[in-house]
Amino acid sequence: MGGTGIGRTVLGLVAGLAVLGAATPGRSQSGVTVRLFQFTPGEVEVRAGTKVTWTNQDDIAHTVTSGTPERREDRFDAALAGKGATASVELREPGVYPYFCNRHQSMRGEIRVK
Ligand SMILES: [Cu+2]
Repeated sequence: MGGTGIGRTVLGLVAGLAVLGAATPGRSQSGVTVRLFQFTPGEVEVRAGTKVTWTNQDDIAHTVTSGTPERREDRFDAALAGKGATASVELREPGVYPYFCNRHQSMRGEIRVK
């Protein structure tokens, strides 16, 4: 028989999600699609501790690299090897986290953690 503690935690996450808007799938998760050399949506706003997952829909490799090409931040640097590849980052501190693709540096995105 399961405990009731887990149920309460899930309820808390669902309540928090309402702030993010209807477009956000899942519970404490947010998704970015990588397609046609673009991160979509380019800006994502999440609560601290939310897992953000990128899914590559291009046939070529991209990266999710923190900072900008001019000013790297070294918080994360994930490879999206090819179509269907995913990478996730969980940011726990509020702030604005720009990122880019290290292979195509015009590809830029931003995560805002509340
Ligand atoms: Cu790329």
